[in-house]
Amino acid sequence: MKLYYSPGACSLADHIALREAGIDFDYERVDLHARVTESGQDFLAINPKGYVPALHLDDGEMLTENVAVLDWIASRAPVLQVAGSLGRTRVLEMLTYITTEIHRAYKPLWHGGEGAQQAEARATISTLLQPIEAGLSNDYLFGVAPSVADFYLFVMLLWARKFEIELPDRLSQLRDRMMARDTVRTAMTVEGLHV
Ligand SMILES: N[C@@H](CCC(=O)N[C@@H](CS)C(=O)NCC(=O)O)C(=O)O
Repeated sequence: MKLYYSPGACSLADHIALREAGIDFDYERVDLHARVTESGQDFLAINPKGYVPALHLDDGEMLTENVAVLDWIASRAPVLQVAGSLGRTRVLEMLTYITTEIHRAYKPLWHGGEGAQQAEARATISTLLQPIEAGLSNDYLFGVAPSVADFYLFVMLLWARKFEIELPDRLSQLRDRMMARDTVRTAMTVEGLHV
């Protein structure tokens, strides 16, 4: 199995999830501008969508889209699953909120929007994070152990630091708690990120 990633991109969530799941995997960095992998392969030939994450499974299948990749990883790792009849649905609900609302709201910040657009994006992200913060009653989103949604949220919180978006206390504590995990530190080190 091989994860195609870009340092500090949303694929970091999948990278952490694979480590937390204890799954054996290989990884290869992608230059998203040149659309070339570290070993010189045309990334568009690997994933015609041209973005990460892309997870090449051992049977030859290619998985893309954070929600699908993270749900697949969780399906292989009981330790990452949320208990209860609505457990998986609640995780999917949170993953969907993160990908369609929060992740998307970062676009002007990543893609050099004008000053006003960037200010608006920061305000939007702060507003979107509020319901998550309000619902936090434990160490992680769904209890004392992290779920795949925590890994995706973690990346959004790292981006908040990068783009100087102030976080409410409970979210900055969640980010610090995630940073203290061995899997997270290893994934970030492998990606060449500051830990
Ligand atoms: N719909 C995709 C979007 C993934 C995505 O936006 N990936 C970014 C990195 S965070 C990327 O590869 N961008 C490069 C590009 O779109 O050219 C998903 O949810 O997985």
